[in-house]
Amino acid sequence: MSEIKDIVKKLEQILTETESKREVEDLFNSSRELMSAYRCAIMEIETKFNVLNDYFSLQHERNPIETITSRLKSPESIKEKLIRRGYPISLESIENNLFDIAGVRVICSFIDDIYMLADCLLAQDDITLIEKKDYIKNPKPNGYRSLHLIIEVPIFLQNTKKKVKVEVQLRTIAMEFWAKLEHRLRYKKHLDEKTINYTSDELLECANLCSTLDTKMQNIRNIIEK
Ligand code: 0O2
Repeated sequence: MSEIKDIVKKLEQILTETESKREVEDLFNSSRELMSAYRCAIMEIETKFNVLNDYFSLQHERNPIETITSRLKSPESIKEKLIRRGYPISLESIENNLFDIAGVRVICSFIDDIYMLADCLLAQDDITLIEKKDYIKNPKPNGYRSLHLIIEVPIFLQNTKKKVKVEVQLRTIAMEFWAKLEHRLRYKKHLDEKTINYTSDELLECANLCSTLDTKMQNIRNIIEK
């Protein structure tokens, strides 16, 4: 009897999960226009960074950017964040409350390049800075380092102009190396306390090693360029 109850409960849970997933997918299908706006904003920002990279390559014979990647937040991730933050699940809510639907990640060669590129981007008169989180000067307790900018960029459509928010993450190759592996290993995973304690210390040590590497590389460049 209790087994049947368990099965019914499980089925109810699966149905609820499937329904809420469908709810978000439906929302997404009816939000093609909004998602297209985010994609266009990503293209605008990528272009701005590519232009800067090209300029520095011509004028100063160096490329401050190693790679640029971008992503649109997945429906599951959008739903999870809305629920976690207690926001309603609607298009309006997504637009007003979540600022990282469109994400651009810029991997730089040196720490100085991160701040130089951020300054160049923010100096452009069509860019508005909404929020800045400097996890390089103030790393997260786990060792995570990156410069996060939430910016607004206009995109021009047939007869209208729309301002769209984009999250830009700027980090060095070493910061990216750490973040990529840490993400794969344990970011947002539910691990037991013992494993968390041990791996946290180890990962923090790795983050500090990466930071030392960045500082050393920066110093070498400063000496060479003097
Ligand atoms: P993805 O797949 O990279 O998009 P949030 O965590 O989003 O609820 P908040 O305040 O909106 O909180 O964002 P925050 O802390 O400024 O930065 C969130 C993003 O930064 C994450 O996006 C990661 O990309 C990156 N990030 C932040 N902290 C860590 C960390 O400790 N380790 C790693 N590897 N990445 C981190 P998403 O949406 O979680 O993931």
